[in-house]
Amino acid sequence: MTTPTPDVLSEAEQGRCQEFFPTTANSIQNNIIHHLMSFQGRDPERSGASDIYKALAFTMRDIMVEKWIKTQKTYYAKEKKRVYYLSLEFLIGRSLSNAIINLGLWDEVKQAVEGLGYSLGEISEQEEDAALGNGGLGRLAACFMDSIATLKIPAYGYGIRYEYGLFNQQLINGYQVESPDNWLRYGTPWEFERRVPVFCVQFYGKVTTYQDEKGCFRTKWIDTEDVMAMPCDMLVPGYKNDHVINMRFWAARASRELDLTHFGEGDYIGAVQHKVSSETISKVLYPPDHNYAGQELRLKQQYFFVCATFQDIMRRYKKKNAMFDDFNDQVAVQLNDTHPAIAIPELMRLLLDVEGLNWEKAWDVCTKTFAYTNHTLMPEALERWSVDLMGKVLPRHLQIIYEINQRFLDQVAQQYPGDIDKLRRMSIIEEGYPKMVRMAHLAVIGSHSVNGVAALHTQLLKERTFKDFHALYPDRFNSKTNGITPRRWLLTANPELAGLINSRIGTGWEVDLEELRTLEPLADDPEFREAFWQVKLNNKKRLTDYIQLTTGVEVIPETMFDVQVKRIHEYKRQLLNALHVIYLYQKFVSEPDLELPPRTVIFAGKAAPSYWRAKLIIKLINAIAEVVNHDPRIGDRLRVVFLPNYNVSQAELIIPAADLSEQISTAGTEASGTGNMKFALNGALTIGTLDGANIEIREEVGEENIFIFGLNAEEAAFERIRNSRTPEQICRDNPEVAEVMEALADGSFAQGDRNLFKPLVDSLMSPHDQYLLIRDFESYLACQQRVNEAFLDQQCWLRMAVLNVARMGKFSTDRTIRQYANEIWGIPV
Ligand code: B1H
Ligand code: IMP
Repeated sequence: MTTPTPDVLSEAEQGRCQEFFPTTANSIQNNIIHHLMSFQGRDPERSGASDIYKALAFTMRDIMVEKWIKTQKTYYAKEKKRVYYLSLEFLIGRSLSNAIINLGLWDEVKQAVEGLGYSLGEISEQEEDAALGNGGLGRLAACFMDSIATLKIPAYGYGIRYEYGLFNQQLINGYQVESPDNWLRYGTPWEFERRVPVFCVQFYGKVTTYQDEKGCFRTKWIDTEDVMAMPCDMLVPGYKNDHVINMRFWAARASRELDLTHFGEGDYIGAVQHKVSSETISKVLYPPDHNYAGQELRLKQQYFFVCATFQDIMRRYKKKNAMFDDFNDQVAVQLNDTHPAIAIPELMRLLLDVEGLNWEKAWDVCTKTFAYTNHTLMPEALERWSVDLMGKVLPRHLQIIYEINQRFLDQVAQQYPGDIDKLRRMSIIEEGYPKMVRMAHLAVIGSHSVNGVAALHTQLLKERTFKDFHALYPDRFNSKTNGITPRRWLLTANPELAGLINSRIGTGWEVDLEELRTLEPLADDPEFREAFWQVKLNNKKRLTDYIQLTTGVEVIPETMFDVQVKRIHEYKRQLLNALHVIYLYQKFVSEPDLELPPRTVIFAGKAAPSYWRAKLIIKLINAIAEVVNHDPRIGDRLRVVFLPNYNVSQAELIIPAADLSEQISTAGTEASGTGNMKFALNGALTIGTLDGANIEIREEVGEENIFIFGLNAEEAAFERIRNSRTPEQICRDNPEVAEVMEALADGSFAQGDRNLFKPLVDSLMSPHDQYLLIRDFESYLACQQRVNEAFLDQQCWLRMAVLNVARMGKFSTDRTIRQYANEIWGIPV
């Protein structure tokens, strides 16, 4: 046990922490100029927006670092239990505006920057997104950091400093073309590259046993290839609370700058090669989302990250503790999906081979330390590593995994005697050719908590994916519905709406989103509705300009902005939305007098580079846009836009401008979704299925304020088997559906080429389409008709939109993180 120390900083420490960084407009301006000259060597009179951006970012970092040091010292003084959030992805986006807002310096900085002849918007635009993630999972990690800092939880985010983030997407002839995201080209002002502590990470080699001085047999991992891990820290400020935490990203460096053995033999190229191959490990983020890569480099990334992180955790732990019995009283580790799950055998290795604990004690500490969050039900996304690869890259870990498995299966066999099939199903090792290590089973077995990310998702985990495990460990499973940080997704992204809200109910919602409830009565206040509408229109005008600039398409701000932005994936059903666009197009042509509100249908999102079907969907949307946007019969009634290169900063522009949010995944496929929450919080109405967090959004906003359609998860599962209505039958029964399919098949959107979109037509018409698009299409059309009617009644629409904003309190990551802290991490907040 450790001896408690007083709960306060010593006077001397407080003295040393005196604030000496700028907090007035004047001093901020001086600091910018100081940075411009001293660190960038620029003449302030001749520097441009990008120079000012950098100098301002450094100025903000100066302020944060002081608060960070104080924060860290308090952890030590109070001997706090720490949380480590391990994630292969952090989709951060830009940091400047968010930092200024969280530091509470918006007005001061604005004045300082304007004094230098620039607008703050122009300066913020200079920043490149940090896209160290693929989509929802990575963005969730970033939102969590904001809430953790705001709630003053002693925690760290750990990740990889990818030199290349998620690829950039261009559209060429309607096709996605990828290019590398060289986001560090000009460096980033936000990171602290640290020369200490640097850790050695081992790969390959072999395992031997030896007798220690007490005569005990111990295991050693030898003849390894080594790579160094160097930490790069990024600071995360809490919202106006002086608390600053850090994310630590590991960069791979060669173990010997120039390999001397090679050099001695005159092999200069060999020496350089060693450096290059070591540093490859943190070179690039893997872009296939919902599909495990199975590649050696990815496994090496995962272990590199985990190994360095645990050396850092141990280093910090050992400053105050000599024994490991109480490790889990000081350390909680949350695994963001199975991507860092190799941490479980790694901690076992450290406790057994390095610290000399026995298996039982080590395993007890280990399971009490780890908690695992599952983010997907899609079988193709569940990670499995081939046993051969694991044995080659991490031989000691494979041994430990086998031992964990043996002990676990013994326990299962005892509980369910004779049930061989259960043993086969639950084993960490999948017996097949080749044999595979199931990382999700390892994560469930090695953790004290397993959580899903929405109520339905958790229910399906218990009933389907982890059914056997749930029967064995019912108490281990729990649900933590995702959230979003209101600081970025309302305060920063939609300052006008935030301002309007503040003018009526004050600013309490910024840290207690439930306070938005007090807006409810204003849904019936005509004056408020009018102001609300005006804010939305202004946001739509901003987006209109951006669309014109990036795509050349002219759209009309007063039309309904119908938006679907997210990764392109069959299960998310962008294709269903595209079919509706074709339907509308045909309606507008065949019945020109029909009273339908004009729509601007906006898509954005990236497809994994190897996912050709998703890429064909992008091509189709662009092909439809090409036809629709140039058909004079349509006039201004319908526009289709695909915005290239969707990323966090584009989301911040698009979401506040949306009227309708498309959340239309096949029920039972989207674990939670978080885009759905961002739209509703910004006053868009949702059209969606009963999937993921949509269900909870409906519960909160009320079913009269959301547009729900389609099969539910149970019906969808049943329908896949029963197949009561095949696409062919549906087309026979419903001429409107048939007509849409006909246009897709006959080359109307491919200059007569019937082959181009044939793979999409075939999958849609297949009686085995697992995403049930045509099965849900009629219901979707009917629902879109209800949307049309609601939009035509502007006052009714505005009322619903205001109520959506007012009832989104549940979906703050502040609530989510409180639940993780109280119910999983053992840190009461
Ligand atoms: C989510 C992923 C994911 N679930 C594999 N799973 C990856 C899987 O690189 N890979 O191998 C990357 C990402 N991402 C998303 O997580 C869910 O689809 C969303 O529904 C959910 O909202 C989000 C956050 O929980
Ligand atoms: P780390 O926890 O060792 O990674 O250090 C992070 C920061 O915490 C350091 O830069 C110090 O500001 C502070 N810190 C580290 N060790 C101690 C300690 O033993 N007592 C008080 N503060 C510490």
